[in-house]
Amino acid sequence: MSKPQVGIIMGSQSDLPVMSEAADILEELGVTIEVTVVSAHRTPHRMVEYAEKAASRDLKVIIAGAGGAAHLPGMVASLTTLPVIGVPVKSRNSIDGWDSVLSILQMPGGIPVATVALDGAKNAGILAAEIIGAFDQKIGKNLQDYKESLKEKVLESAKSMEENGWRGNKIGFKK
Ligand code: RP5
Repeated sequence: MSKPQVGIIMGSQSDLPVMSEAADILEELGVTIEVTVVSAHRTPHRMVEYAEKAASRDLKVIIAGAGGAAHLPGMVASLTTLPVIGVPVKSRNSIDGWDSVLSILQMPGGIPVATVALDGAKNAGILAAEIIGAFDQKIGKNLQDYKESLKEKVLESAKSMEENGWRGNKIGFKK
């Protein structure tokens, strides 16, 4: 099996339904991944070890998701020079998700976390693929094809709406 290029970590197994969307799109785009649970609060030493060893294990990007007081992405970013993409998760201990969004978004200068939307793990996966695709032609080509397929879907719905009228076309855009 080839080495993982992207590490997907999350604060709890309860984040998996959201975070699996990052895994799914990365696999679709041909990026190799590893997926595990690393909790900033409940396994702080594991978090330090994971973040400190990530670059030497040849990971290229880390996607970190957490809910509530979401310290995992920022703390991992403080311990590595790899790009870290943060996914705020609307968990059951969240206040509408804002706590998680702001914990991940409002990083101090010098320690960036590329924060996606609440539960935006799919975009985190695409962003990670884009970072890798900037240097890897095959992944870059897969991303081009993916974006082309999004365009085709929009054009198909526009055509259907124009030909059949909007009243029969109330089904939302399927990504
Ligand atoms: C965070 O607390 C986790 O990332 C999760 O989103 C949330 C709830 O965790 P569990 O109580 O479900 O393990 O640390």
